[in-house]
Amino acid sequence: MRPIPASTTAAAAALLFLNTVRGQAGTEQSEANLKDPNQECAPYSYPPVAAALTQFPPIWEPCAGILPGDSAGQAKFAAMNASVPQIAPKGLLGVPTPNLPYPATDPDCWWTASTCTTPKASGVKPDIAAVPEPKTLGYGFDDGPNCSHNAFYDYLLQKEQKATMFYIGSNTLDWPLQAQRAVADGHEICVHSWSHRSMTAFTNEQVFAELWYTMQAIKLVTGYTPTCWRPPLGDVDDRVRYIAQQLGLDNVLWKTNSNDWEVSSGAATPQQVQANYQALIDMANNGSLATTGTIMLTHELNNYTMQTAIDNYPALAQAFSHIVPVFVAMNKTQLYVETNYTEKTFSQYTSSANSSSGPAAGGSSAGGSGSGSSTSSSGNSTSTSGKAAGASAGVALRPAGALSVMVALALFGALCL
Ligand SMILES: *[C@@H]1O[C@H](CO)[C@@H](O)[C@H](O)[C@H]1NC(C)=O
Ligand SMILES: *[C@@H]1O[C@H](CO)[C@@H](O)[C@H](O)[C@H]1NC(C)=O
Ligand SMILES: *[C@@H]1O[C@H](CO)[C@@H](O)[C@H](O)[C@H]1NC(C)=O
Ligand SMILES: *[C@@H]1O[C@H](CO)[C@@H](O)[C@H](O)[C@H]1NC(C)=O
Ligand SMILES: *[C@@H]1O[C@H](CO)[C@@H](O)[C@H](O)[C@H]1NC(C)=O
Ligand SMILES: *[C@@H]1O[C@H](CO)[C@@H](O)[C@H](O)[C@H]1NC(C)=O
Ligand SMILES: *[C@@H]1O[C@H](CO)[C@@H](O)[C@H](O)[C@H]1NC(C)=O
Ligand SMILES: CC(=O)N[C@H]1CO[C@H](CO)[C@@H](O)[C@@H]1O
Ligand SMILES: [Zn+2]
Repeated sequence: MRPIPASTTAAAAALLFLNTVRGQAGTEQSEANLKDPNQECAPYSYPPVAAALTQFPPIWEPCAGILPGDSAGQAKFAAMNASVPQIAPKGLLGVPTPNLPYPATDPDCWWTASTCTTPKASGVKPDIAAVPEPKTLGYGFDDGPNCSHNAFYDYLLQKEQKATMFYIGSNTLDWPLQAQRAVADGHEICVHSWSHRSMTAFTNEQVFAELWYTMQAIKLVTGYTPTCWRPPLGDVDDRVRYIAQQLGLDNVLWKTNSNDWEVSSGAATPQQVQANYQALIDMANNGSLATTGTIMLTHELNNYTMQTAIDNYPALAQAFSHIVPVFVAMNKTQLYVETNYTEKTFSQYTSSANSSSGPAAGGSSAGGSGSGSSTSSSGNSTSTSGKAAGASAGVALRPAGALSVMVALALFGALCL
């Protein structure tokens, strides 16, 4: 993970400034209809986010702690801190300590050291690293919402395929209408931290803040509060697991890694990534998954990772008996804290997914704040409007000025992912 240059803050501030003076927000639907990635990624201002920014930490900065005026956050944290497992942070403000001495006995169930997923501290729930159903792929993507995700989400919609999207809080506030699209399309949304740093390298309070503010961000823009998360880089131990659990978040890891995210840095080649996808397909075909399913780490990070997911989808769909969102495979019907959304069970999803009778969506129409949608969703309700029909909502597109794009690139270029 690359360090974040100090210029990130300035770039983020500049982006926010531009947001307020340049772009106008459309709607979830108008954003979803854009086909040109440059237009998709032109910054815009979304009033509910603009009005709430003081209630959030600086976008893309590691969370230094709970904000002074956040009495709800302070109370929630105060109620749990005394019972958090006594494990020292493994670094400072999200940056791991290099060559940290750590016992081979793995006392903390530190995934980064050992890929441990069965906690050693008492009262801590095990990770979800695989789905239980045979020959079933728990399908999910990290690091979104990516502003340029329309081609990928269009493809999933066309295949009537839902997935679990692990959203970064900072991306969610940068691209709120893109986050709303996940709900509109019937995907599951989970938390992927605020700033995408190493979670074990935060203090208890900072771990709490990285999760808490991402939950609040997703609630603000979609109307729903997630009950699941995935640690960036898989970096979790029993201390971090416990804090997430106290926030009501189930921890999702993976069994196999596509390494798709490493191609942009040169740490992996496309050939290696394809071999990883092929190994997954082989496992489905050669009996390795006869009694259990699996989860592979894949990303909504950039054009390459999303296109590679598309290119491999037909072979995956052929090899696996079922490809389902993670919490469909877990039969977790109450996916969000709010009770007006019901996810499908495994049997409901697999008996209706991609049927000829229309969208299999369990998801509601967008519940984004300010959108006025009041349609409650149920696992077997029929979606009211196929997104593919895509009637324009008649909203002015925001300008895709070269300046906005440059500032956006400066910001994204500074990210560590
Ligand atoms: C939380 O607990 C840790 C030790 O378990 C302690 O170091 C820290 O000061 C506590 N934080 C707050 C805000 O009380
Ligand atoms: C199935 O394929 C996987 C991935 O290539 C391989 O690791 C595993 O050994 C194979 N198992 C069998 C039983 O052939
Ligand atoms: C989204 O994907 C585009 C490429 O399609 C990439 O240039 C951009 O950096 C990504 N943005 C984020 C926030 O990951
Ligand atoms: C990736 O970029 C190519 C070329 O611009 C485009 O045709 C394709 O649709 C993009 N794929 C995704 C998943 O965005
Ligand atoms: C989900 O429900 C199915 C029956 O529809 C059952 O076979 C499966 O064991 C359940 N899975 C979990 C994780 O509870
Ligand atoms: C679901 O309920 C929450 C409040 O609990 C509300 O904010 C949201 O708009 C509702 N969403 C839908 C789609 O009804
Ligand atoms: C549809 O939902 C209703 C109420 O939520 C439930 O009673 C019924 O069994 C569901 N039907 C199917 C086919 O899942
Ligand atoms: C996996 C699969 O069978 N996908 C199909 C879902 O339905 C659409 C048409 O509605 C097909 O194009 C996909 O191939
Ligand atoms: Zn990630």
